[in-house]
Order: sequence, then C-alpha cells, then structure tokens
Amino acid sequence: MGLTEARRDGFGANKPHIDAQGYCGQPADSLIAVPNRWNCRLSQRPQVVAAVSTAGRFSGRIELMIEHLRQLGRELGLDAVGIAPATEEVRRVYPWARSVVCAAISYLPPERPVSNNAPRGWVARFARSVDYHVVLRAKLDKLANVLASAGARTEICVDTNPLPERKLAVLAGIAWRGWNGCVFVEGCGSWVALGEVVTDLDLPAASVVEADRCGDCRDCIEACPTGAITAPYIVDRSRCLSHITQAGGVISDGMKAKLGDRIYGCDTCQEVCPQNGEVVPTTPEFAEDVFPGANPELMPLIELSKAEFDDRVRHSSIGWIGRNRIRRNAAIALGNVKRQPAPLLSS
Ligand code: B12
Ligand code: SF4
Ligand code: SF4
Repeated sequence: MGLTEARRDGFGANKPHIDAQGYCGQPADSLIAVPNRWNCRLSQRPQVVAAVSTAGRFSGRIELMIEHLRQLGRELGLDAVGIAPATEEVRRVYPWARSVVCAAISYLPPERPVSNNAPRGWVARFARSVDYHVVLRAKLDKLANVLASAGARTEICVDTNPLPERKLAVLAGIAWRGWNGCVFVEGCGSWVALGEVVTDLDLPAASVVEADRCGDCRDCIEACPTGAITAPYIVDRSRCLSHITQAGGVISDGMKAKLGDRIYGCDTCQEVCPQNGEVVPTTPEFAEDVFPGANPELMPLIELSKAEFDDRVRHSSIGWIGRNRIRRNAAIALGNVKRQPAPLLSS
C-alpha cells in the first residue's frame, strides 16, 4: 500500500455478525483460531489508516511495517487500526513517545431474552462479556511485537487514565466524534473499546476523518436521564449514571430514581443514537455473557456472600468496583424495579 494516499479500508456492510445463537453469518476470506463454534470467518479488513509518508530514512521499512500491522490487525479481529502522532498528553506520560498505534474493537454482545419474571438489573454492553481490557491487550501485544522486532520501544495502553483515547482514535483517522461524547467507527457504531501501542518510532500519521455527523439530531442530549450531556461532546461526569454506578459513596435520592435498573454503566445515549441503528455484534470473544451477565437477578446479587463474590464476580468486568458497590446498586435497582424503598443491606 502506498503511503502517499490516506487509505481507509472500511468494511461497514461486509462485517460478519453474531446473532443470539452465536452464529456468525458472513462469508469471508480468512479464519483465525477461535473456539470451534466461533470459527466464523473474520474477513473484514480493519480500517488501517496510514497516510502521507514522511519519506525518511526508514520509509521503505515503515511502509512494510504498517502494512504488516494492518494485516495482523485484520487477522486478530480488530475493527480498525490507525496511527496518531504522540500528542502533548501522551508525551507527558511517555516523554520518549513519537507515535501511537490506535486500535478499536467492537464489544457489542448479542441480545438475549430473559426467561423469568424475577426482579432483574441491567449491565451496560461493554461489561457483559469477558473483560475487553484483557481481549484488546492480548491483540495489542501482538502489534507491539511487530514494532519491537524493529527495535522500537513500546507501551500498551487500554483505558489508561491520562491518555485521551478518544481524541487519539480521531487523530488516527479511525473514528469520529458524536455529541454524546463517544467515538464512532465505521461499521461498529460507538460500541467500540479503544486501545493503543505507544511507540518511539516516527510513523506517518493519518488524515483525520473528524466530521460532524450529528447534523440536526439531538437524540442523545434529550434522552440522557440526568441531562449530563451539557453541550455537544461534553459529558458532565458527576451527573453521568455510568460514573454514578462505578463510583463509591452514597447516592442521592434524586439520582437513585434516575438509575432505574442499572447496576453497572449506562448506554442510553448510545441506544438512542441513529448512527448505531444498523450495527450488529461481530467479535467472537464478546459473544458469551460472563457472570453476572446482561440482566442479573437482583436478590441473589444482594445476598452474595464475600466468598461467593470473590469466586464469581471479582474477576468479571464489573468486579473491580467491589462487592459493596454492586450490592448498593442492586439494592437501589430492586427498589426502583419493585417501586418500593431499596432494602437495607447487612454487611
Ligand atoms: C473517565 C472515563 C469515563 C467517565 C467520564 C467520561 C467523560 N465523558 O468525561 C465515565 C465513568 C462517566 C465514563 C463513561 C463511559 N465511558 Co468512559 N472512559 C473514561 C476514561 C478512563 C477517561 C476519559 C476522560 O478522561 N474523559 C474526560 C473527557 C473530558 O475527555 P474525553 O471524553 O476523552 O473527550 C474530550 C477530549 O479528549 C476532547 N476530544 C475528544 N475527541 C477529540 C478529537 C479531537 C480531534 C480533539 C482535538 C479533541 C477531542 O474533547 C472531549 C471533551 O472535552 C476513558 C479512557 C481514556 N483514557 O480515554 C474511558 C472511555 C472514554 N470510556 C469508554 C466507554 C465505553 C464509556 C461508556 C460508554 C461506558 C458505559 N456504557 O457506561 C460511558 C459513556 C459515557 C459518555 N457518554 O461519554 C470508552 C470510549 C468508547 C467510545 N466509543 O467512545 C473509553 C475510551 C475506554 C476504552 N478504552 O475503550 N467514562
Ligand atoms: S451514559 Fe447515560 S447518564 Fe451518561 S451521558 Fe450517556 S445517557 Fe447520560
Ligand atoms: S444521538 Fe444524534 S446527536 Fe447524539 S451522537 Fe447520535 S447522531 Fe449525534
């Protein structure tokens, strides 16, 4: 691939999909090693954006390397890979950094109907399956090996606090921003997790695809239960229910009512988004729910002993917030679902 042209190998309409039965239904041109029932073909090319060449000493090798990263990203099941310059924020943390290889992966799980009428809570989609940090890090590790084999220094980041991951994804040309604050990737909508390999290699950065695709829509702003989207792209963390489910402390009565049945995260501003309308699950690793799943029964969660918590929840995507917060959220959800005061918790 020539580096003189910015290139986006989008695969929107051709993406494979996984339905509730775990069928991944599209023909494709490459297989990766996944458990048998997921031997679906992951044909779709991640959008690798390698743009205008710096035509430096290593340009020949760098071109090959970027092509290799692109190929590997596709084989690993990443949905987009692109290159951003190491911004000021990145260099504050890693002063040696020159470039950032940014990747996105769809975490969208299949929807499954629930089978009984017991009071249930709700978990956001990014936390229903196996922990995306683990899945993405393992894939980024392989991209990092490519860079390291060329003698580069690397650091893998997934959800690393001081890095502006959304901004980097936009600068890498793999994503654009929505007014709900989330970034969108072609074919995946905003149901993507982001990760990076920071490197000291000077890689050619991408053409930014930033575009306002929201137009006249204000659906997310209007749908947010707490008015947390205070202006386009700006989310007031203190009012965001995602934050409130994850943070410790006492939740005010006003916010308790707004939480509804949420016990971890909030997807409302993404669910209502027309840009997410046609998107389907595509990543085999996220096809199965992990305990407590999408709609856990609330009473068993509230009654979890410490030993049961350690055994069943601690290592799930939501376990890091600890037993007390999960039980607090479940108790509030139970009160909201049954329209009665939240039960008092014993320790
Ligand atoms: C703290 C945090 C939160 C906090 C605060 C979020 C917030 N908006 O402030 C809380 C707990 C509320 C939260 C919620 C969610 N989060 Co969060 N969160 C983070 C974290 C760790 C840091 C983000 C941060 O500091 N935000 C502060 C604000 C000011 O920064 P920002 O959102 O990045 O965007 C600002 C700037 O970067 C800049 N900017 C953004 N893009 C661009 C592009 C250009 C070109 C420029 C110049 C500037 C620019 O403008 C923005 C506004 O000032 C990141 C991981 C990371 N290191 O980035 C994940 C991350 C942003 N979260 C993520 C996810 C999945 C979520 C939730 C969807 C989870 C859920 N279902 O409950 C919600 C979405 C809520 C929402 N509408 O934003 C994903 C984003 C996926 C996506 N498609 O966008 C990330 C990247 C984690 C990951 N590695 O995948 N999150
Ligand atoms: S995640 Fe929920 S509370 Fe937070 S901004 Fe979106 S809709 Fe509002
Ligand atoms: S709901 Fe509308 S305004 Fe909000 S991010 Fe989606 S398209 Fe943009």
